[in-house]
Amino acid sequence: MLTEPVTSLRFHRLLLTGAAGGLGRELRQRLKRYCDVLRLSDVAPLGEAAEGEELMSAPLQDKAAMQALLKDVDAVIHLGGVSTEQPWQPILEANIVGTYNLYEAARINGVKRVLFASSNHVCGFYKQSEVIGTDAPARPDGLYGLSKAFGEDVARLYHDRFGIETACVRIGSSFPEPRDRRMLASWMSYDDLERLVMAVLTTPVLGYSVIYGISDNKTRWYDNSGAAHVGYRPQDSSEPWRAALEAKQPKLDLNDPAVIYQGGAFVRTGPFDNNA
Ligand code: 15L
Repeated sequence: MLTEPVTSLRFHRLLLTGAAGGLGRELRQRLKRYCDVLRLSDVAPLGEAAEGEELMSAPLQDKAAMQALLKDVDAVIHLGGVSTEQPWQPILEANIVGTYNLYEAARINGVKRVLFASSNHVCGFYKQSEVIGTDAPARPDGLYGLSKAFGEDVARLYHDRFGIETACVRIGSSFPEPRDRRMLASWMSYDDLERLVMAVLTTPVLGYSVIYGISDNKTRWYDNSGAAHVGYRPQDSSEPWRAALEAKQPKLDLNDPAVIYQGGAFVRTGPFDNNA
């Protein structure tokens, strides 16, 4: 459900990659209110273009397609790529090669601002007993988190070398509602997601920033004070779901890595890529 627009500022053309995914579909509805043209891309079907929408299919690993995709856009919300733990090859193509292609395309087309959908899994091996800041060094919990850490470094390089501003948003768990005990800390509502995206797009000076994508949860492992300049003020909280989630939570096994570490089940040990 859409709330009131969070800003009266408007753009001419915004690009949303990964527009067919869970968060992409949600932002597709919401971002239209802030631009004349919303360009949407994905390799998965996007349906029909509504008024004010442009649909483009651009595989992230296709350099030429990416350069065409970023032509004449004011800013990019880059959700595209692999968003869960998967074997190395798809992660390599979409998240490693793809993120490099995205930033090269931004440089060539003179695009100056990017929201890079990073992930809490960049830092999944910090403990749930810790609160980490926006300057916390990466401690990826798998190949997916590792690829997002790479993306954050690409963003930093393109900021330092070419002046492209990026917010690396280490998204927690953005779903309609928190699903388990872990999400009491990591959850971000869709309304707060919209607030965060618009804060990133409209703050006067973004620079290179890292910010955690979470709501104003009572239990928290992330401290966003280092990104106060972004102006993100979450207004939702996981607290209304606490009692129900705790009631159905099985007894915690304090030796389970998924209970010890912030990345939850993503940290479970084992070989990657099904290579024993
Ligand atoms: C992520 O990065 C995933 O994209 C999402 O599907 C969730 O699993 C989320 O992390 C999470 O940690 O809950």
